[in-house]
Amino acid sequence: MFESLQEKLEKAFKSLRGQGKISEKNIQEAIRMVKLSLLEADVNYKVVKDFIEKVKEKAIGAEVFNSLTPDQQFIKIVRDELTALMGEKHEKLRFTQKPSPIMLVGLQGSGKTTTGAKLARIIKSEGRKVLLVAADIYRPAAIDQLEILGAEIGVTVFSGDRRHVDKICQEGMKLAIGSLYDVVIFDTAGRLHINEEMMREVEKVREIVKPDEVLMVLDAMIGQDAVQTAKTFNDRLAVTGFVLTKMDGDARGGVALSIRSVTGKPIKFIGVSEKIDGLEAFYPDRLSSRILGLGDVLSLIEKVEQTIDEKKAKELEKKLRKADFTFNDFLEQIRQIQKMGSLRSILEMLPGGSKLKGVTVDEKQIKHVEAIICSMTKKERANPKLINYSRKKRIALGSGRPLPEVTKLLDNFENMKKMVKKIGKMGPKGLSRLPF
Ligand SMILES: Nc1nc2c(ncn2[C@@H]2O[C@H](COP(=O)(O)OP(=O)(O)OP(=O)(O)O)[C@@H](O)[C@H]2O)c(=O)[nH]1
Ligand SMILES: [Mg+2]
Repeated sequence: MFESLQEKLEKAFKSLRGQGKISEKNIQEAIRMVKLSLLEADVNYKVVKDFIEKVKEKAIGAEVFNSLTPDQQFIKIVRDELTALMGEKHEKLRFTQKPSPIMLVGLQGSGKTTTGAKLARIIKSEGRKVLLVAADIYRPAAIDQLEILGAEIGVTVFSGDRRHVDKICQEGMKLAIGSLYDVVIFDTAGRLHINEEMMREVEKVREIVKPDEVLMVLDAMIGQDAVQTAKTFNDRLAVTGFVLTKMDGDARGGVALSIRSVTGKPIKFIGVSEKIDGLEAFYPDRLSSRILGLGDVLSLIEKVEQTIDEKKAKELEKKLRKADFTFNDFLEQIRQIQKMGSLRSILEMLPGGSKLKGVTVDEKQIKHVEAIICSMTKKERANPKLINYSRKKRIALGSGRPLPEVTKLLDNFENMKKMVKKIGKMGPKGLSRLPF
């Protein structure tokens, strides 16, 4: 997705690599490169201009995080602004009535019918009873297309007399009310270009069904024209959100990045394949990370910064070096790791982390270790040598873990301490070789 934009932005970030810190002078070239990349990705000119102003302001006045290098810091600023540009958070569908009508509108071939079926599949999987209404009577195969898709996902498709849009919509609503559907999705007809006839028809459907959502389906590959079309639709129909389709193609990114600023309305879903399961909820932060192609390395940095108390970390380091590391410290360490979220999710955030499929992190085991340590007295934690056989039995009972597991933890801990001693002699570098 957006490979070319990604490549160009990466070059901009690289230009800052190796710099001591961000300065007004060295940031200029990077900013210029970001600007060019966005323009080349077909982002609306005015949107780029505002964006660049904000990035400049933030980069120059940036508070310096010691733990981030200038290029990382700049990436963070660009990513935050990209996310803001696309609306910060995911906007869910609103269901305010039962049945809740959703209307799909848009130009011919944008993906309305396909999206209708994909959306029905998602809504059904959430446990809602959903009906599809085929309100496109012009293209002969349109109704059949929806019926085939409906059959594939086990969703009823209503097409009434197949001739009168108003009647199909009225009867579709009646059926939905009578048969206690939760959601009704109306697939409307597109036109090659915006024209009065289409607008009037869609407005009429809107009056009849009083939708909770008017979703405009937009082909992301079309570029700036799509943004203009979106604006016209929104001015006329007050759409509630957008679905960007064909994001799996070689779309340059311009539509995704411009639409929110230009229309003020959110992207709610993106189409990522032709297949029936190729629709995803749209998350601005995830897309900006994807555009930057960084795994989620930045969120990892942020997460670490938020949770690891630096002072504590320093103390721990000192202790490790002196090798008077106790079970109390160990427990502290485990808890810090848990605060950071599941180990698995942390691994996944590292670049290439998604490739770690075969690796399983046994979080249960960590819980067990925690339970065993918690069953020790303070004295025992500080001085594990005190733990004789009868104490071990007590700890096993208290933690609900088998005795051999307690013995194993104690042995491992002793071994680790020995290793720490050795590494301690190697200086700070050795620390990175610790197994936790
Ligand atoms: N690759 C890809 N293809 C898509 C996506 N969404 C839709 N398509 C394809 O785009 C083409 C048009 O999709 P339709 O759903 O028929 O579009 P429509 O808006 O209903 O078209 P009209 O009814 O003619 O106005 C089909 O070949 C779809 O398979 C997507 O997210 N990715
Ligand atoms: Mg269609």
